Amino acid sequence: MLDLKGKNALVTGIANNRSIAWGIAQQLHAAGANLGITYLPDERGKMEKKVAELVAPLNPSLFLPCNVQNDEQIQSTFETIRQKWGRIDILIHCLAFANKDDLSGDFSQTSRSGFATALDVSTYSLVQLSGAAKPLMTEGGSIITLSYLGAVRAIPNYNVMGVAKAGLEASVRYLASELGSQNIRVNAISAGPIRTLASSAVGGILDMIHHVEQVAPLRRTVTQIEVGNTAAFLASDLASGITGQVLYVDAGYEITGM
Ligand code: 0WE
Repeated sequence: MLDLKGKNALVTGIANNRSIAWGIAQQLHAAGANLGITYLPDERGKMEKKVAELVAPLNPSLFLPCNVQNDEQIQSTFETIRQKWGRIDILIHCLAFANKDDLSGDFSQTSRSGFATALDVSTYSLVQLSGAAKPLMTEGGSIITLSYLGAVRAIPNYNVMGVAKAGLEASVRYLASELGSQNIRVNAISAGPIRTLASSAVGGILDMIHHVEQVAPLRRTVTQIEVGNTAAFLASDLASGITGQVLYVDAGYEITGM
């Protein structure tokens, strides 16, 4: 049923074994996809080594540096895809960054440069990667990004990232609208809070997780693998009628209120 054999999938955003992108990569691999993995390069090559060791069991046929703030790296990533694969079917966008001091305190004090950084890395990167993938998605495709409830609710301390995710969800709709005629679907998964490298750097994440465990319909949080399974579904032909959507994978938390 869920079959991704013969499909070429580029996965961005793996930093370690807690990354949501890692859960997605594993489930795309389990469904038979051919993987390309990108990582954020650093001067000492530490991230390259770490991510390479992690993803080795998934036998990626491409492993490339891609800092989305660097236009040449994006160009060269998709030039390599063109040469080695000829075509791409699935693009997984799991990238976000805001300065740590913009993820606490007063939102009204966000600096111009902090606002620009958050929206550049977390929002514009989806537009840019989609634009680069478009000419290579010659047999249709599926583009999937990761969002969070802070896009549509004011969640304490999420601040500028909430604005970035609101822009991301709007970008999903505009991209879906543009790319639909090429049979490229664009969707977001809005995941509930999960302990990852990014979220663990945030004060109070454990309290948020504890809260979700108390009040979410399923009385628990979700796992990276559950997000990965949803991504595999959205990437597959089983989801051929779904585009422009934000799908909540959050143990039902989003529907609750009192
Ligand atoms: O989107 C995210 C994480 C976004 C994020 C996290 C960091 C921490 C370290 C972006 N940039 C940075 N920059 C850093 O320097 N989440 C959905 C996880 C998250 O982040 C929060 C949350 C939750 C949940 C920030 C504040 C409040 C809740």
